[in-house]
Amino acid sequence: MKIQIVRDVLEANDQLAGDIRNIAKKEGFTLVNIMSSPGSGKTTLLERLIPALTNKEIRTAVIEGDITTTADAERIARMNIPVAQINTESFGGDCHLGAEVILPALHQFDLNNLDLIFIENVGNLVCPAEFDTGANVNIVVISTTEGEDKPLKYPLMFRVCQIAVINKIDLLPHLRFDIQILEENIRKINPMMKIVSCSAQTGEGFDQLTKLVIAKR
Ligand SMILES: Nc1nc2c(ncn2[C@@H]2O[C@H](COP(=O)(O)OP(=O)(O)OP(=O)(O)O)[C@@H](O)[C@H]2O)c(=O)[nH]1
Ligand SMILES: [Mg+2]
Repeated sequence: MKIQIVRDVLEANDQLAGDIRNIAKKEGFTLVNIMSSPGSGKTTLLERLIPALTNKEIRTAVIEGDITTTADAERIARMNIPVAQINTESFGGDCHLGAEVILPALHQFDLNNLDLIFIENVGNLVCPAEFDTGANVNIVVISTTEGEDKPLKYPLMFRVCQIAVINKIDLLPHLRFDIQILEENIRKINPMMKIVSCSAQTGEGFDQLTKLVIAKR
């Protein structure tokens, strides 16, 4: 009985996710879902990526997901782009964003005038991977302080993503961390993954990341 309920929830989510992809196609925008553990650098990465996209006349908006607070949405709003905040605390403190909350958030935007809409998912390397948000592209951010073994321990996240961003490479001189081993582990789980290394603090690697994101449009 319990298994049946879980299946129903996932089926309902998948249906809505399909509806979202139809809306994206009709309105002509690409939905990009960014996922990671808490603190890997999702918001900092958006703070660098969005101005680079704006410079190329790509119109962006962000859906911010957090259990509580509007801190990240406030950081994004400083870039003068549309932002919608979802706080999951009011409906149980979900550790992920499902398609049912993405759909009403999308309707807050003037979809016709947007090219790329980012979702910053709730910081969590497990639950967000289980729920299709309706995104066209899934990106996982993993930072150099998290250890090389994470793709092996949290494989679903690395299976559902097309791009892996290895962030905080500016810290490499201070860490006992082998970036090559991390890349090998990512490819063990997902041989097709596009991997880009960067530092959202220094900007290193962002030319490549910007190109990758634009190529997914
Ligand atoms: N050294 C270094 N610090 C970084 C980098 N990117 C982000 N940080 C720092 O890491 C911390 C967390 O960054 P956020 O961008 O808030 O991380 P997040 O993934 O959005 O966090 P949640 O939304 O809470 O899950 C902040 O103190 C950032 O300044 C980086 O490339 N290098
Ligand atoms: Mg954040």
